[in-house]
Amino acid sequence: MRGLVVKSTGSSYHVSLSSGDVIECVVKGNFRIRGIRSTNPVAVGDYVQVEHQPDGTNWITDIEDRKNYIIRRSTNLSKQSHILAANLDLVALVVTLRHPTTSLTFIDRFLATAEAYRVPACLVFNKTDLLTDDEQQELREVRDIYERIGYTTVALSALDKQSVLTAMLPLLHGKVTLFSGNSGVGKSTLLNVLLGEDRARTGSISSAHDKGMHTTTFSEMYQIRVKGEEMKRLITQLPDAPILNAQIVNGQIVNAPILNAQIVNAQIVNAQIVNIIDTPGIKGFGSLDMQREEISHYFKDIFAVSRHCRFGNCTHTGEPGCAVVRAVEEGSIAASRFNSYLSMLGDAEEGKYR
Ligand SMILES: Nc1nc2c(ncn2[C@@H]2O[C@H](COP(=O)(O)OP(=O)(O)OP(=O)(O)O)[C@@H](O)[C@H]2O)c(=O)[nH]1
Ligand SMILES: [Mg+2]
Ligand SMILES: [Zn+2]
Repeated sequence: MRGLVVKSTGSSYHVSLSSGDVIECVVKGNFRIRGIRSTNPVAVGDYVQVEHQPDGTNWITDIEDRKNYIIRRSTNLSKQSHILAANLDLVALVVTLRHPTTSLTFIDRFLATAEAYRVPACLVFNKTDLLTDDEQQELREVRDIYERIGYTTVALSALDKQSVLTAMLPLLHGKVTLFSGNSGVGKSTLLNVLLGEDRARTGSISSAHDKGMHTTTFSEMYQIRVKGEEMKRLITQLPDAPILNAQIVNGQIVNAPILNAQIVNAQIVNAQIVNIIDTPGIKGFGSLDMQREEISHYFKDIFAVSRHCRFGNCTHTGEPGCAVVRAVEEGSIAASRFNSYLSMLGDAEEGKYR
């Protein structure tokens, strides 16, 4: 039987079958995945083969090739990595300007790593209800940095449920999305709003440190069925949403490549499935085998300008005729982005990515 791994507890895996049943499975034997020294052979998001045993246990006997995967930076020195999730369509980095504070360097490192893994990324700025007027202005400026590079950003408050549905469902429907970000930014809270029920455990922020308490400890995939009616309502409410690639002709919605829906009498009959993987708060992703020369490729804004540098192998660290440094001086590349690039370059020199 084929199944989708929706939860990993360390010793066993929860696998969702096409029947809708979720069964507990163990890994049979020792998997060696090509080229990855990983503490977990099977990850949430993996498609696997499951065999039911006479003694009642279920074995995972095979794992399908992954289209991509994301690794968590290992904290131990063994250089073993931990696969956070596989087969992702999108990573949503949940960030808060305050409570807790998310640094721009953290955002940039995350985005660069997502580029390296070839997973599209977007930014979800949560807890806007806690921002002062000045901080709201700061939020607009920060969003502008990333929107200009081409990243989708949304700003919302998990306390305002409608804003969450309106801003996030168009981004998430039909996709497998990984929620990531520092502990305490509200990943599980947002998930619960989208689920319409409190299924994921949430925790409070430590008042002493203004930081999360690492409430979520394992990755888990949640499947949400968005009813066609809800989608239709969103379509008519959101003139500028990406969903509006759909055209409404004679009361019928046609040409809806993003929705991928069947349309019958102007009704979308297929419920749109939203898959969200809630993950433990992270400090950073592991970026295996990132070469020094490669790093600038993962900063989309820097990469775009770098073809105007005088030298093809310019590292933008003081070479003559560097178009990147010029762009930073002129303000078309944000100074914060350039600083993040330099800090990752510094890490590469120390050998952190080898
Ligand atoms: N004021 C406000 N509080 C929020 C918002 N979103 C989440 N919170 C609160 O922030 C705290 C942490 O939320 P969680 O959802 O547990 O955070 P998390 O990102 O899942 O954290 P980890 O599981 O530790 O990685 C909880 O007390 C939430 O109620 C928001 O938009 N506004
Ligand atoms: Mg959580
Ligand atoms: Zn340069």
